[in-house]
Amino acid sequence: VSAIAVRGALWFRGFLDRAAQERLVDEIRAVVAAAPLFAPVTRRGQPLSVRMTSAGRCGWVSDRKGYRYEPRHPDGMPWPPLPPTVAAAWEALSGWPAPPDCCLVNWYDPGARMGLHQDRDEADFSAPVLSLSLGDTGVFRIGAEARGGRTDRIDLASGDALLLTGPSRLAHHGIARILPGTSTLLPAPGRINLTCRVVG
Ligand code: MD5
Ligand code: FE
Repeated sequence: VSAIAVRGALWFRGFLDRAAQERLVDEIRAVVAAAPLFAPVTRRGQPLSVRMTSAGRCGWVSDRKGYRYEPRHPDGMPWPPLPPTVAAAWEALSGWPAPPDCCLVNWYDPGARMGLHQDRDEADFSAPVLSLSLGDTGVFRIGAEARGGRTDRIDLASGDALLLTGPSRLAHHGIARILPGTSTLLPAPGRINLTCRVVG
């Protein structure tokens, strides 16, 4: 597979073929059946527009106590195991000698977005982050490690993988909007993003 480099991030367009995408959707259905999507809120109680759950040893949560990784879902159950298609994609692309300990599942309704931010809740920034997209295209923006400044646009389509490695690992990034009607993979408009991280 060949990659396009954008600000040091490696973009693998169409990394998952349609059969692999369908298999991964089934695996995500099992994750969500065991650990339901929840609506995270900020410390001030403002809901995020994205709904989330996780797989793996730990999961990312945000509530009135703040945001952090936790070994259990907010409802108390442990997170389900990492789906096999996710583990295989990590082995193929990450170059990291150990599996990820968190696979965050983000569900975007057509109106959902994610503001520009950095991912810095993990212990070791030398470990890459791998993002897999399913369903409708998300308009991803990636900038510099420093706040402010210009951002570049990457339209993340169903089946695309994005590896955040090296200097891109601490880049500011976000999802500006979803482009409904751009994929036939899911039964309803919306987007799934899976983010694999080594939390430590
Ligand atoms: C998404 N999710 O499409 C993105 C994919 C998140 C989040 O941003 O925090 O859940 S992960 C993209 C990412 C991760 C780590 C670093 C960088 C991008 N980056 O430096 O560009 O739902
Ligand atoms: Fe992020």
